[in-house]
This record gives sequence, C-alpha cells and structure tokens, in this order.
Amino acid sequence: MTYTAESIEVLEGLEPVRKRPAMYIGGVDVRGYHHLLWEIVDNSVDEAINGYAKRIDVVLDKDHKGATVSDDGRGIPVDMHPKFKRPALELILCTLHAGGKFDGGSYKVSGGLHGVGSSVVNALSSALTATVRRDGREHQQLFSRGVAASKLKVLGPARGSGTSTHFRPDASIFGDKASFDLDTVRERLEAKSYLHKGLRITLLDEASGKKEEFLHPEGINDYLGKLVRGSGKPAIHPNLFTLERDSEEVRMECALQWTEGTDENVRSYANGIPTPSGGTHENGFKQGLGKAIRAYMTAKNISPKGVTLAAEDIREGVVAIISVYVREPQFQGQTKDRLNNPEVAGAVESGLRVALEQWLLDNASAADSIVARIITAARARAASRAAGQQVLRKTAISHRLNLPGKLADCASTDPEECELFLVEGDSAGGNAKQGRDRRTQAILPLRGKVLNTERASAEAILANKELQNIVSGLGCGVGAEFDAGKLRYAKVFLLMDADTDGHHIATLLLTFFYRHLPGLLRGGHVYIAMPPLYRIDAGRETYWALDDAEKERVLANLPKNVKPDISRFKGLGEMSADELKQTTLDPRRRRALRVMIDNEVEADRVMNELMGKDPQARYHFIMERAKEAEADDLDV
Ligand code: 0RA
Repeated sequence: MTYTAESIEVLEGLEPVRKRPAMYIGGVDVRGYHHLLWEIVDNSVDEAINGYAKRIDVVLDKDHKGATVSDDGRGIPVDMHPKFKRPALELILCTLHAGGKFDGGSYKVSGGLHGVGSSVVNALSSALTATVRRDGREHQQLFSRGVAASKLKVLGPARGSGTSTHFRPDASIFGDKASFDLDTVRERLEAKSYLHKGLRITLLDEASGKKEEFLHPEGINDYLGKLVRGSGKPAIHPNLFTLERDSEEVRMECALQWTEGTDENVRSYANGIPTPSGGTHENGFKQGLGKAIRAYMTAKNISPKGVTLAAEDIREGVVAIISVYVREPQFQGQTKDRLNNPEVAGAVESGLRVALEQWLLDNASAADSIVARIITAARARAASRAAGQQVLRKTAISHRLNLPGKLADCASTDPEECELFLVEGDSAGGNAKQGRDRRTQAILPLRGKVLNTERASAEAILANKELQNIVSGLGCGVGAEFDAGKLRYAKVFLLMDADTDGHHIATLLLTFFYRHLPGLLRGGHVYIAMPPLYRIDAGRETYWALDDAEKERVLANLPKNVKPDISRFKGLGEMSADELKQTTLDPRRRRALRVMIDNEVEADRVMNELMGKDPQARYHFIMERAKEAEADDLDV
C-alpha cells in the first residue's frame, strides 16, 4: 500500500506519557534514557530492514546529553492531513499510537521498540528536531516536550530522501546527571549491524571527534566469531553451525559453536532487539539443541556408561546467537526484554532440531568432539556433586567445629559486632591477623583465583575449596539454604591488592555472592576495603592516599618547609601489621565501600555482561558504580 496522511485516524495527546513515563519506557533511570535512543535507532533500522534505507548515522552531542540519528530511507511523510490540518510528521510525533507502522500494511516486520514509537521519545525530550528530505526538498520542524515548537518549514531543495532526528531527553524527567554512555551505545549499534548484515551504521562522538563504522556482510556468523574470540576459550570444532529459516510465522537465524569454556553464552534477539531475559525463542532454541544432540547420539548408538546427560551438560561451553523476526512481537516483563509469542517456541525448536541433527551427521569430526565434550561435562558434574552435597550438609549444621582451618576467628560470638576480612594471599593474611582486633575481627586468607561462578553449576562452585571455606566461615548456608539469621559476621570485607589479580578476585567474589548468597548483598553486609597505595610522611604527620590523585592533593596541602617522604605499596603484603591496622582494619580510621544492589534487574544484566569482559574492565565497572552509589558514604 502507499502511505498517505489519511491512514492516521487515532488522535491522542502525549500527556499520559509525560505523566507516567515508566509505563512506556520501563523507567526513568539511565536505562530509560538510552531507551529513547534505541527507539529512534530502531525506527531507522525498520526502514532499513524493509529495504528502504542502507545506512544509519548516529552522532552523540558533545555533552552526551543528546543524539542525532539519520537514515537514508523514504523520509517520514510530511504531507498535510486533510481532516486534522496538520502535517503527517507532526501527527506521528505528537500523538500516541499514530503512524504507518500500526496499520499493519506498510511494514513487514518491525522492531520499533515495543511499538511505542517516536512520539514517546518526543514527549520525553526537552527539544527534538526532525529533518526530512523527500520530494526534492528538505523539511524541518521543532518540538519540545511532545508539542510542536515551530511550524513545518521547507529549508530548501534537497536530493534523495531520509530522516534525521536530533533530541535531548528532558532533564526534568531523567534528572540532570543522566547521559548517553559511549560504550553502551557502541555495543548496541554494533550488535544491530551484526543482526542486519550489510547495514552500515556509523557512530560519531562529538566529545572526542572519533567516528566508528559498523558493517558486517556475514552478519551473525561474524558476531559469533567475535563472541568466541572474546570468551578466551578455544572452539572445540572449527566450523560453525549456522541456520537461516523462513516459515509462515517466524523468520529465524542461528549461529552456534561449542568451546572449551564452562560458561553458556546464548544471545537472543527478537526483531533485532536484544532479549536478555530470553523468552519463547530461547526456550525453543534450548529444547531443539537438546533434542538434536540426543537424537544424534541415539542414531549413532552412543550411550555413555554411568552418566546421565543433563540439559546443562549439553549447553556447557556453547556460544550461540538466536535471532528471530515475527510480525507482531510481544515483549513481556517489567523491562520488556523477554519474547512472549507462543508460536515461536515450536518453530525454533523444530527448525533447529532437524537442521542441527543433520549437520552433526554431515560433520562427523565436529560431532565427535561435541559429544565427547558433553560427556566430559556430565562426568565432571557428577563428580563434584558429591563434594558439593557434603558442604551443604556441613554448613547446614554450622557451628564452630566446622570452621575452616585457615580462619583466624574472633573471640566474640555476637554477630552484630563481628567482622570477617577475606584477605588475598597468606602473607597479607598473616599481617592482618597481627593487626586486627582479636575480639571482633576474623581473618580468612584466600589463595588462588576463585572459580568464575557466573555460569558454573552450584555443584561445581561448592566443590571449590576457597568458596567452601568462605561459606562455612559465614555460617549462613548457601543458595536455597541461605539463612541470614545464621550469619556469623555482620560485616564482610573484601581485602585485595589494588592490581589486576586483586580486582579479578574481588569481582569473582562479588559475583559469587550475587549469584549464590544474594541475601548477603541485599542485607548490606558486604564491603570493599580500601587500603592505601601511598604512605606520605611529612614532619610528624603521616598521611595515606588511595591513589595518585589523592597523593597529589595531600602534597599540595602540605606546609612549605616539610620534605615529604613518599612510599608506594606494591601490594598488601608490603604493608606492616600496624599500617594495615591504621588504614584498613581500625573501624575509626579505615576506609571502605559498602556494596549495595539498588536495582535488581539492572544488577542482573550488569553481572551477566560483566562476566564477558576482561577482569580489569569488570572491576573498574564495579568500582565506578560503587563510587557513584556510595560517594557520600565512603567511611564505614
Ligand atoms: C511512515 C511511512 C513511511 C515512512 C516512514 C514512516 C518512516 C519513518 C521513519 C523513522 C525514521 N526513519 C524513517 N523513515 C521512514 C513511508 C512513506 C512513503 O510511502 O513514502
């Protein structure tokens, strides 16, 4: 059909959006802020996937508080609506649920977020400028908070066609601190460029002047390669499994590879929109995967003795992308990031089952490696289960007889006044033991990298010695057995070196707490100790500095005539017991950050994401968030 302004019949203003923004975009936090950009980008992506646009250019304003999205599509219609006497552009941007997308005819598939449309973005922007090239001219109209701030003007003649939207989310709704995060935007745009092969997306950051381009002719196959490389684990078969299938109701694309890793990394998308909470497409994928493997093993008469394969064994080490397109996506959940179309599950399951089983039959050596890997996973799980159950039993009883040998416990038995320090390394542990207050402070030295718990099974985690020690020391049980009432220490401090290893261990411990002892974090029991990096002796005074910036501040504030003596600690092990006591252990003088979960959904997403990044980046991410959250609560 051809689109004309007549198609728009429904007229409703945007007051409801400004009154209850969270209903339309999930929330008015930074996530909601970015949501506005995704919405505008998705409109251009729709124009591209329907074959009208070839490129999308995104520019972040210098202060990252606004953005421009341009495409070379048909251009939003600007013709006058005969009945309402307003240009189509104005009707699309200033009324709820108006626009060609909703008449079901002009778009085959649409990502367009959850159907709310660009009018929601307009409603929640203090300023929005729409510039449209079509019919040989360039048109422009200004808006503010959902209402027109100018008439539609013709700027002059123009070649080609396209739409460009500049908008600045309204600070009176999002607060004056929120802004676009370059990494978040880049990641999202890059993912889009993988999902829509051939689509060229550029990102210009006006703050730095840097421009990036994303273009992936091989689509999700390229994406899978990137994810596998990023996992740091070798693939166990060289050739990807890939699938493209179009059926009446669902179009699906899938890429899949097993790696030596123990994580499972399945990224799912619906109409080009990430669905981190999964949904029917992801369920169908998991079912289809399990069934294909089992069918193949049956066909080849492979039946390993003494082990039963669980679904999680089959998926261990899997890196996969599942992308589906449906005509009317239904998103579910508070953040609308879960696909709920029931017809999708069966279509994906059967599509994958049939194709994957055939692929296994055709790729004998890959299939051998995959099956061997799955059986190994099942055996490992069975072996660690026994050990795990033992720990669960022990911690359930939880009294002093079961405390780990390495724990230097405190004398007090009143949890309210007791503190546990988890200390990296035996030598720092030794100093901490000497420097502590024996009555109320307990020390547990940790050695080695703690297991990466983000994806590992509960059994595998509990087979880890260091984590076992922590769990039995805390006394509160783990997982479903967790009982805050049995916690032996009201405060638990992570005391690690300020280097990569230390950061890694702190991150892994936080991950472990988050996944398996979330009550510990929710109760606000966890702290990150902040040992100083510098000691500055000047005259009779001693100063401590956490980092270079603080050192400089201290030096700048010293009286003129003192000659400061500066020493830098390479690690906790270099600090004496007394130094540790003064700076890190003594409740009156130490500094620490309290770790809090302020937004569960966001925390969950962040944790999932973090586990894919390198340890240093992860730690910085966590520390930045911690500092943001606790800036005025630094001293404990
Ligand atoms: C409605 C109808 C037509 C195009 C669009 C909307 C359109 C919307 C956006 C949003 C961003 N970029 C866009 N490009 C196009 C079709 C108009 C026609 O029939 O020519």
